[in-house]
Amino acid sequence: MSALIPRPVRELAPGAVHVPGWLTLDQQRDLVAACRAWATGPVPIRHTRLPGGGVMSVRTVCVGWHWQPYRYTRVAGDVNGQRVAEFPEWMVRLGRRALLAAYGDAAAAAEYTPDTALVNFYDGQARLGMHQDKDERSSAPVVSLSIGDTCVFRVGNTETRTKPYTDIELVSGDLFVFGGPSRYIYHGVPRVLGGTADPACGLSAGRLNITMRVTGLTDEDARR
Ligand SMILES: O=C(O)CCC(=O)C(=O)O
Repeated sequence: MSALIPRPVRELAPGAVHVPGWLTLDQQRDLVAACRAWATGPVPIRHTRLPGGGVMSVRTVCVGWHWQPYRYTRVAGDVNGQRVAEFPEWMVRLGRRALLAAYGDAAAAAEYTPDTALVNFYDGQARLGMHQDKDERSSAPVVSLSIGDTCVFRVGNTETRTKPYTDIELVSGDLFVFGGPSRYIYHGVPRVLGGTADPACGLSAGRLNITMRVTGLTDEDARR
């Protein structure tokens, strides 16, 4: 994607907003450093195993709550039995700023309190099939940040994982928020465009995606 082609903020569907170039290179590097640390533990990054026996091609590490198909826990029983890293306060503030940038609603942004993040790393041929984010008990928006290689991001509809959908490119530093009527859109990553990352973002190869969410879960749920 040429830096000369302007990429305006775009609402693809009500509540689904793409904000190109939202993160500065410094912010991207800081996020990459944080993700590298989370990737080493306490629960290391892994290819998630699906109940049907398949293995996801992306590698994922979680913060705040651990996601495994199809629920959240504090302890990563499917990895090493350790409790996941705490969700840092600075990520809550980042999530709020992201919501404000996408929706321009200061009151909604101030209330937004994400408590989990899924950090996905795409290398080689990694892909993510069309799915809905629906394991959260809260319908608060999902904030998605992209760093590294550009990808094709498929923005679908709320009814079916097939057409109609729109393919857009998510470039390093881009923000995508989906909430409101688009909270449960099917979405996926059919392709990563290898070799497109600017090493100044902190990643010389591959793509990092961070999605912040509100689980709506409590410590009581964690004990169940
Ligand atoms: O990598 C992306 O841009 C999307 C990630 C995603 O859909 C997810 O983690 O559920």
